[in-house]
Amino acid sequence: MSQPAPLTPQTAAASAAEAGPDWNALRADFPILHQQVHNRPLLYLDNAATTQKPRAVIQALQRYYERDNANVHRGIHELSNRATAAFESARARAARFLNARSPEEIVFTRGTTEGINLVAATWGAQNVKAGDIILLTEMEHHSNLVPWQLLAARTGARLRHLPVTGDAGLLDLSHLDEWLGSGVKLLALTHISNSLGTINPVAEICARARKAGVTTLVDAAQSAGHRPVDVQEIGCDFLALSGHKMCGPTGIGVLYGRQELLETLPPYQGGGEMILSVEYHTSTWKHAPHRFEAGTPDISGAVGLAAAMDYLDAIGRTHIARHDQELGAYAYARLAEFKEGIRLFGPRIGRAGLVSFLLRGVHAHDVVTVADQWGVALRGGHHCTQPLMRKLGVESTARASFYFYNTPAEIDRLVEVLREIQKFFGL
Ligand code: 7TS
Repeated sequence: MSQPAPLTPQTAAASAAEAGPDWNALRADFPILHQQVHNRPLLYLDNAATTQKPRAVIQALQRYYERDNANVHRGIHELSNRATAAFESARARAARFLNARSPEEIVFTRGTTEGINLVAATWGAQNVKAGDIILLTEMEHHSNLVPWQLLAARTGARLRHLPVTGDAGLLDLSHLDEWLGSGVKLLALTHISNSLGTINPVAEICARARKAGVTTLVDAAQSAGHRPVDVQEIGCDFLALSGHKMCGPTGIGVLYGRQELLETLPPYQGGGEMILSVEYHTSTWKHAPHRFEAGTPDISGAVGLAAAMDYLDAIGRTHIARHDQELGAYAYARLAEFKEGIRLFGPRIGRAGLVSFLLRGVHAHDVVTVADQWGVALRGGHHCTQPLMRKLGVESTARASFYFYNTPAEIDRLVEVLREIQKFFGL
């Protein structure tokens, strides 16, 4: 029998236009998936930590370094012009990907963490004073908690957290309008929880914040590669994402900021690239977004991220979103078969493609360690959401997180391995 031809973005687009892509065939685009780990076929279920990279992205990086590599915005030689064009066209690609109004609204960062820190340092310095409230939620990743704690310590602002409803993991929005109306300057929340798989109604929440005159930031680390993310539809002021969680390279991310807002902000870091002119004692800054990009940026990272965006759009993000939710629902249903033997976290329906759980009687780290011996890559721990874990009354959970190249058959295998783990621990 002949092997299916590897899918290119073009062939994927053709099939996606019909009944949706052939998800199994797409696996051929990911060289890393086809290997043995501890003498068993790799089953990679740690996609919330980072996703794997398709050949199209790896080749874009290789092509850039083999043909075009130079520094940007400085030389007037051919390679520098090419590198600058590639970097700026990646910015335009990111703007289209997020449906921003212009490439000027796209700041390249190292990732979500840096994007949020940038807003806390610049917007925060300019807009937040003692007594103001920064509204967060109880399900935030540390990278959407700690930068605001640092800002609060600097300014005397206070933090409040929208509650999460227990194991079902939904945001309790019943007091949202009341809270928004009582001294809140900024609302920063995650689109999808990396620990619970909850998909928050960010468009509705941002609309309510806007009505109250509150600035909004959406953490799209877990959503940008998994579903359509349209900043105009969401109606947020800022949105941060990480390239490596959406088929792109590590070390590159995007901060979207509404242009009128970005233009009013002071610089983030100082250095080359971000200035108009420098004296020994003072300097003037470039316009946004260059004002926020001091030093040599991650040029190849931006090129790789643009290739990742092309790849995802060729498959179709609506298809990816549907598949993602199907995998999440299937995994939740299969794991629920363990009945009393398992504790499942997050919503039963309408969840993203990740499931956090505890096998009763086995520590999460032991589940992950033994699963690894079966070739299964899970993550165990607090998932950088320590306050949420405390609220749930646990130290850690085991987590299986999926991407479009995962299949229901792999989830069946996960279930078999969990049964083996139960046996191993005499349960
Ligand atoms: N926000 C959310 C919701 C995340 O899940 C993560 C990373 C971040 C922010 C930070 O992204 P970074 O690229 O800047 O590090 N989450 C995870 C995870 O769940 N396992 O490893 C990293």
